[in-house]
Amino acid sequence: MPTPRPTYDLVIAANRLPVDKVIADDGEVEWRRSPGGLVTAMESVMRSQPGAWVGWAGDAGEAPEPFDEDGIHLHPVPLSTEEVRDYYEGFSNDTLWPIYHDVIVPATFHREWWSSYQTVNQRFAEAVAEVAAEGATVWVQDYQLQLVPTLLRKLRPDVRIGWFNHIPFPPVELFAQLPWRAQLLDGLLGADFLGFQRQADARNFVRACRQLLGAQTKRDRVTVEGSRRQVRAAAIPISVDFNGLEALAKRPDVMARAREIRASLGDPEVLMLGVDRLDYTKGIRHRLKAYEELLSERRIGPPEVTLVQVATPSRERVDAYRILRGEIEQTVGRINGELGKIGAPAVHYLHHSYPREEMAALFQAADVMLVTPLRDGMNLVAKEYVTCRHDLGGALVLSEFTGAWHELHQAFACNPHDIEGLKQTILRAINTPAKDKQRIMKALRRRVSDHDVQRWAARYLAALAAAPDLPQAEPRNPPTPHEVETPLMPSPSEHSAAGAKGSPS
Ligand code: ADQ
Repeated sequence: MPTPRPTYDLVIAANRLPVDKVIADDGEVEWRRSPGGLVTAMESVMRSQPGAWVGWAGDAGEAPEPFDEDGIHLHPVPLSTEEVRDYYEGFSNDTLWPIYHDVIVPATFHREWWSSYQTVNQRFAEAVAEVAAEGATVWVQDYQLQLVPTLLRKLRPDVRIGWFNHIPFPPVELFAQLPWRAQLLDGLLGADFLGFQRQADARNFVRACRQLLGAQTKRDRVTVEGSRRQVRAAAIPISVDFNGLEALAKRPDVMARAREIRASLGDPEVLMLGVDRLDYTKGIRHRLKAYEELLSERRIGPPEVTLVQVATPSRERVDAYRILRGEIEQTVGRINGELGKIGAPAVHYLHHSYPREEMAALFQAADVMLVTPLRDGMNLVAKEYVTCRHDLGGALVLSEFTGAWHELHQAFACNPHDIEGLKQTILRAINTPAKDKQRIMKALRRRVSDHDVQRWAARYLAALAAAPDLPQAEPRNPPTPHEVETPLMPSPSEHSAAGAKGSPS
């Protein structure tokens, strides 16, 4: 008889495992921990209880055997080449992603993609069922796995199931376009607790259940049809590892590198920075347009002012991303051709991924950080920037359409669609006296340090354990004004969701 596999009290299910495969010079396969915030958060949680992580290892074809890495049991789920195309690049990134981000580009609907999404979600649910101990806590991540909660509940009614959406949840008017909208909502309602970045996202979900499924809803709860089970939906905004990243940014070599970056750019008076995955949601084109106009109107110009735009390669097999890359590169070429000077280009454009140290140095070098998404679930870059500014220098220009803005409302807020307004905001961020900017930076840093990623994970798991009730623990700080949002005109029979009456979210 084969020995039974070990099981775990905490199981994370995410599209990707938190490791990347590296082939050493001698051909040996090694796994390197990817340094995302989610992994850091999970490390803090898994220190007190043994945990497993179920996810795809990143290569199409057969999956490696399960293995342990730094105290986490990693359980790879295989995806075939067709599944990478249909479930991941297709349904996740070309159907759901546009719908969940305000249809900035049109969504594509293909029945084969949906079919693949169902198959892969079933496979994830089965893998989780295999590694979860009796009564385990299962935390499912993100939009790629929205069917897992219900599929898993069918296999394992004993486990407690949570799901967290890293991206926005769209208003019902957009969500309703999805031909499989009811199945997606039903899939999520298998969870005990659904976590979102903003209260508006949680409200959108509850409203979609009411309007599209005819479900009974009351404030932040949805009653599942045919049972008396209630599902709670609330906002628990994600954050960064404040202490870890701040310590990195304080390292002498990182601080020296920041000075070196500035020197190699000719020590400009104002260094502006953009750091994004090359994604149409990030508003890179709008940012470049505002910058180009400021240059051509001679309100700013190189060498005194310069812009570094780091755009990480992303989803390059999806058409919309290929088109965007071409547009951005053409715009950068035009700006430099028309408005740059010999030895002083107006834009330094870098299409690479960088190590954490280099990112921390870039953040420290930048006088103005431009975070201008058209829609973004949170935007961790904004929080990373303020975390790295232990010198209280710098200014954050932040789009109102990010989750981060709902917490970092002291930042220089902008509407990236309003190019004239964005230009004014950039000038204000440059020209505000240093003392005032320090005061602002201090407030932003206090918010991020009080609400770091470890606290996010602890709050999420407390909410999941208590759901559908509210957890006992109170937040250390009262919510900011933006957190206590008023519902959007509920009719007398409707109730708003997700703590509109001041829940601890
Ligand atoms: P993303 O859309 O990927 O995440 P974001 O939150 O900004 O967006 O995170 C990007 C991460 O990649 C940051 O940690 C950043 O430092 C890093 N990064 C970017 N460019 C890099 C480069 N060139 N080299 C190295 N690192 C780079 C999704 C949602 C967001 C949500 C997060 C977390 O879209 O809204 O904030 O998940 O929930």
